[in-house]
Amino acid sequence: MDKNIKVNKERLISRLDELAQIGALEGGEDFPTLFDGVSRLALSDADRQARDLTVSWMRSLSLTIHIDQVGNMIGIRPGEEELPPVLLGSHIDTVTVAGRYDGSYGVMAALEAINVLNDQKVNTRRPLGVAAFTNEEGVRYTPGMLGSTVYVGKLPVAEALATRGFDGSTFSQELDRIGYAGPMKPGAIHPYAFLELHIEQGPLLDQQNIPIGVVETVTGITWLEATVTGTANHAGTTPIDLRRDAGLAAAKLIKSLREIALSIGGNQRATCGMIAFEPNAINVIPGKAILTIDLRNSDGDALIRAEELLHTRAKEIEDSDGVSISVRPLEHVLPVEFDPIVVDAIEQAANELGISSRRMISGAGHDAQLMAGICPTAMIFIPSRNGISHSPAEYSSAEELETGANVLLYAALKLANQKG
Ligand code: HGY
Ligand code: MN
Ligand code: MN
Repeated sequence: MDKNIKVNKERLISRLDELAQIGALEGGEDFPTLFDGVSRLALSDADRQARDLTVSWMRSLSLTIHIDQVGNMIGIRPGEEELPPVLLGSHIDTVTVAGRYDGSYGVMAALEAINVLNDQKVNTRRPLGVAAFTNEEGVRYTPGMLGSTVYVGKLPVAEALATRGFDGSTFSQELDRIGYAGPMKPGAIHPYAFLELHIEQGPLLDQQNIPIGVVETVTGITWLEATVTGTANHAGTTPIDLRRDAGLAAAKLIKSLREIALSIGGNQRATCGMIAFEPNAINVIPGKAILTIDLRNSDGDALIRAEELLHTRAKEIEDSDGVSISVRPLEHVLPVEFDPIVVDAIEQAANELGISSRRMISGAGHDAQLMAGICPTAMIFIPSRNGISHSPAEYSSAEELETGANVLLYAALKLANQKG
């Protein structure tokens, strides 16, 4: 492999910057990067614009573009032989107030890898492809990683299209509105292998000053919605012992999340990211509280145990506070061990480029953990400054972004030219 073939850092950064203008937020706090963040929720107008831009770049690279029935986008570069492609991809939708790298970096680096192969007229035995999956973040529509979940056959298209968003919208109507309801049956392009390059979104690589993470395992995720029902009443006249306070009960449930995470230990995580009170008035005891719960663990059994502890604690709070608590499942994604052949290919690519790396677990969920169900898959991480992500303060340096893209390029070449 000709090590003189390297990605064009300036072009990669320029595409990331141009994409980050779509859905750019103004006037946030002065984050270290003086960037106020970006908001591109799945199937929003900003998502459409980002899709249009990404498709235009795919076209400029002479890729054959396929859009599937839930809006997953795949651009294919032909290989010397008609074989299943090596897909490189991630997502371009974001959380509500996001940084510029989560997801977008993996898709832009995939475009850059193909761009440099086109420039240098380098052919590969197998086709290469760039994939951008719909609704990875799950902030508007659950489950998260919806597009890749449908792609691998774990969620029927009809069910996905009927999904209602937290904002009351319907997935299929929004998909039609932005013009990305494609003809391709999800999964019709069955990859030889899948590689996802991503920022770590955690502190490990930054703390240890290691430029490349070779991801072996991705955490399991359980998302739940809990509805606490008590009695709305007057904040002033209702004696404490007569209250059925849904707000207080919800607070006890949220506190139990931290207790569960600490009692299970390891890389158990538990988070309440959203809560709404009804009627939500300063002088009314909440009659209802609706909150979300995000449980994670790379150990599938521990993740199930965490959920069991949560149900037990909810029952205790029902009894102590005279409320009722119903818990609705929103998502359950198993932890995944990636394919050792692909993990090795990434590690060898880094070694051959003289780049130090370490193997690691991902605490974030990714489309790759679904793609691992249909083809050999693994992920490449680069450092996130101070481990921050899902925030405008998300930052990786131009050199770190370039290094990750070069490792992606070389790992992709290894897999695309593999015999057998
Ligand atoms: O939630 C996650 O881990 C991912 O960022 N969607
Ligand atoms: Mn992501
Ligand atoms: Mn994310």
